[in-house]
Amino acid sequence: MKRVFVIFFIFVFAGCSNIFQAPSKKDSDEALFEDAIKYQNSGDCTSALANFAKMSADFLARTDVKSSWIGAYACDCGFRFDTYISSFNSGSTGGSAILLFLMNSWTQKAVKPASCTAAETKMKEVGAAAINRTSDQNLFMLFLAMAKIGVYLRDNADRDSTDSLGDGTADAGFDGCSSTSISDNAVAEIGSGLGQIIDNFATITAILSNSNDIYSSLDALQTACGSNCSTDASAIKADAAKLKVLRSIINTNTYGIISGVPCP
Ligand SMILES: [Ca+2]
Repeated sequence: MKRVFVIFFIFVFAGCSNIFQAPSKKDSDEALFEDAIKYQNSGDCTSALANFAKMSADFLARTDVKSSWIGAYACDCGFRFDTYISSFNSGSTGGSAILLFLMNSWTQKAVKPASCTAAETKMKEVGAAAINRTSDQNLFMLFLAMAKIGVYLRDNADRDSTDSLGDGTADAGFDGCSSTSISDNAVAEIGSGLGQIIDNFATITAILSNSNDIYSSLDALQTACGSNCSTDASAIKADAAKLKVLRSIINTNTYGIISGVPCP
């Protein structure tokens, strides 16, 4: 039996023309996965995602595969965990309001906000809330949430300079209260990012509580947002009162990105 198997193996993989020939190895789930990791490691996140899109549902349900898939979406958004986390090394916002600090991590960087949302959605499939996930997964989710907030802000509020990748301050005419400046969807994504921060606050306390004003700013912001922030972006988007609170937070300089006034 073993000998028969060996002969069959050689026959199939020797490239013989045969009606029983196995699919090309490069199209197998394993091969697609291997190449997706290579693409991602080389910074080609779009090609990595294209490979994940070709994998079978059963294969994508594997924990290790799903983890890498989440990483590919985060990568496509612009998020690299190891480099992003270095933004927090100083432990300080440098005097900026917390949302401006989060936005400024993305100045002059290409971003794809929807891919940050997709990464978060996939991580919620792993565990809907912090209590359902491992500490490592929550650490990733926490920094992904902070990245998502910054990415949505930068993509909507700071697009000037010759390459449209921003200059670190909100563009002239930006109005956090106006859906022309920033859509309800983007505001809801920022609110759900804050909701993730609140849900992961035990992780924040564990890793950032010694780091002073970033921690204290996030702690004050979670109080200011209260029940208006949740991990459910759809619920925020459907609630005008929640959107108004979030727009006011964005529009004022206690936590937000400009010295505007609360929304009427
Ligand atoms: Ca600007």
